[in-house]
Amino acid sequence: MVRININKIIRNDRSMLLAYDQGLEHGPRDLDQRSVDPKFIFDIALEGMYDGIIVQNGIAEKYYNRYFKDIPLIIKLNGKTSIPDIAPMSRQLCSVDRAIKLGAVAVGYTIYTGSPAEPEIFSEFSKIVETAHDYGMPVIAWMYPRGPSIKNEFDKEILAYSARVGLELGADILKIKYNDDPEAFKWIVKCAGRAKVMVAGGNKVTEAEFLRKSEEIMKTGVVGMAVGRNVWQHDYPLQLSMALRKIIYDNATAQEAEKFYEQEIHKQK
Ligand code: FBP
Repeated sequence: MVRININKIIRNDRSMLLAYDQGLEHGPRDLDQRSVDPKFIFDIALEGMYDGIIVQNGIAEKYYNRYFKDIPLIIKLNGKTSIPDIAPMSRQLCSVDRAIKLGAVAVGYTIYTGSPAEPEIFSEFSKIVETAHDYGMPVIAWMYPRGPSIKNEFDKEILAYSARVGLELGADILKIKYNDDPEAFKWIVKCAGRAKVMVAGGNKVTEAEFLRKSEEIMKTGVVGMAVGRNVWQHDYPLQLSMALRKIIYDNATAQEAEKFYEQEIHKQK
């Protein structure tokens, strides 16, 4: 019987995670004078009361120590840059054991469903699931359909298939990009079965748009959001995090969350 300790990052079936692996995935084009410093992001995670921070092992090793007691750590085990033009494949770079030594309570891995490298990806991921589950540790799978066979990575059929793959391969939480179609997304969440679904933040948009989308997403049956750029590229990342928290945890509407955000900004000035 496998018992997975998911409660460290999901509380009352809700979760809000801060993703900060973009420095590897996209490079410094995503970063500015503030967000280039990992300490800035760890402080947002702490003060914004995130249920976990997602980083690569190199960042964890150099910056996580003083946050050890306060922020649950999720180590992204694979990663790649956006430089080489090769078949989508992101190799494992950190072991589950190493992640545990660094203080992780969960591990993450990107699966490129539909990639020509799918056999290697599935096999690598399955070994990670086995090891992590032996420790009772949850595994988060970034389910990103990609490669020459994928004409549209936001297609509802392909996203639903991808969600199902995550469940079949043993992931506990699936991180999926939102396709702006709430009805279709409900089906995608259903296909994920007992694997919990979280949505990625995406490119930065206005706070009104971000909160509107977050409210829409939360109504599709997901447990929460794992956001990055929309929060830490924002001028007021803490206030925006608090507003997002209202939507995720208190079922606030986007309008209520935006009002709250504006009041918090006003206090700040
Ligand atoms: P954002 O919330 O900033 O979109 O981050 C989500 C994320 O999954 C990151 O964890 C990752 O670095 C990035 O997106 C990868 O996105 P892509 O493969 O589309 O470049």
